Amino acid sequence: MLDKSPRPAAVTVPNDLAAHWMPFTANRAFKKAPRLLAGAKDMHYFTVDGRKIIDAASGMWCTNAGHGRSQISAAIAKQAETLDYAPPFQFGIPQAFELASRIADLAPAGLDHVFFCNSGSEAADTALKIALAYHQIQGQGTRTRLIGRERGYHGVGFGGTSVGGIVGNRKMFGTLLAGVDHLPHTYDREKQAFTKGEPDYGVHFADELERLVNLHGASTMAAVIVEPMAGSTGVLPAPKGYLKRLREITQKHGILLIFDEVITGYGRLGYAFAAERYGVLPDMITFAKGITNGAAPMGGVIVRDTIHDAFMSGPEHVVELTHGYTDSAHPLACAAGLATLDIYRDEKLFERAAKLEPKFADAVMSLKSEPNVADIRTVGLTAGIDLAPRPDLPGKRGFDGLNSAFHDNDLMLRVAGDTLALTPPLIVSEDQIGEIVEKVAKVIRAVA
Ligand code: PXG
Repeated sequence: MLDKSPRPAAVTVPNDLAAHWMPFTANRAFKKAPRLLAGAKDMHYFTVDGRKIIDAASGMWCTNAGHGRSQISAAIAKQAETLDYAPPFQFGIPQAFELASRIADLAPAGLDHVFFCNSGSEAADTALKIALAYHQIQGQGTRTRLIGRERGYHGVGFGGTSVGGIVGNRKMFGTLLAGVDHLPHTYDREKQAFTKGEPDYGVHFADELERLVNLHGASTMAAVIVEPMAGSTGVLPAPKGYLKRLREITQKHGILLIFDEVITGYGRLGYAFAAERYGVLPDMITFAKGITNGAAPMGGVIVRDTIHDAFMSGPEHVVELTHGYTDSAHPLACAAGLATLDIYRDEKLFERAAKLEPKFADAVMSLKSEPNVADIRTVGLTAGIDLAPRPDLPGKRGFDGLNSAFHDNDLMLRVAGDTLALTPPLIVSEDQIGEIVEKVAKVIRAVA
């Protein structure tokens, strides 16, 4: 018999943190000095002990419209009362069709069909599966090879992990998918340090795709997936001309190009999607996070007409793509998504991000002379600040920075190794940018 009696810790320790194995978290350190959140409004979080923390991370690149937007929570509540759940296979809800149309309207012309899932990881895996299936139905079933990029992040599914390029995320999980290769990352500190926006140096990194084509043969290659701005690895904006060059090479060889816009989608770079900023039309765009302003889990893939239409043949009673999730286009997420897109439109938040970009970049670059700052990169309303690692303890200075920010400076930021990432809600005011930068300076000094 299983022993179901209460665990001693749960009764004797009022604040027992043991049972929850936290994701992507240093669990033991967290549980010794917890960073517990109780509420949020606009630009701020509130901690369980009542402190007000300015959010320079949009939660986790999600809350582009700021926290606690009552329009969104009201839409979710109303939806929950009207229609809590509906099966997304063989049945539909009007809100899913409306949301898909509105997302397609925001995307570049030609990207007109939306497949819903529940996270960025699912979106990446969905896009990779669509690419493989597309080539198969086109009679090009030998095209199975998937190409990612060093330092790329495409979530934690087996597909996304395989094409991902952050070694710490890969090395514990065996051989992953077969037939995957990686482009080099696009960062060269010597040539690019302290660049605002896209670095001048680095278009040639895209030419490495030609090398992979020569190595493997175009007839084996299905798709290339890249983030237009690599976020999780510590904010690496694409070099000038790089994404265009990738598009030229993929097009020349019949390889699909997927932009993972889980972070860059919904205004982060001043446009609905980064594809628009760079004037490049990919075959698929993945999204998540900002689509619901973080208020409900949702992800998806926006797909080119030609790809979608290729599936629409054969007997009409047959499922065209054998893929989907129990919670694809979940009613609560659709309601949140529609309300979120209303706010983005009505408050012109993408344009606001574009307008604030130069001021944000100048403000963050002022941290250049702080101790241990090795590089600063900015693009849109996002910045990465590389701190020199502590000797023999990579990641420790960054981790100390996260704690100093939260516990001592009432600031939330993201940390990737020893890189501090700033990515505030698009509603941030100029004064708040100043406040964030002042607090970051204090954090950098505290961990010097
Ligand atoms: N693609 C990209 C480009 C992402 O940034 C995912 C896929 C996966 O999304 P889900 O919803 O499955 O987590 C992401 C997620 C960070 C950080 O600190 C970034 C992400 C997740 C967690 C932390 O930069 N991005």
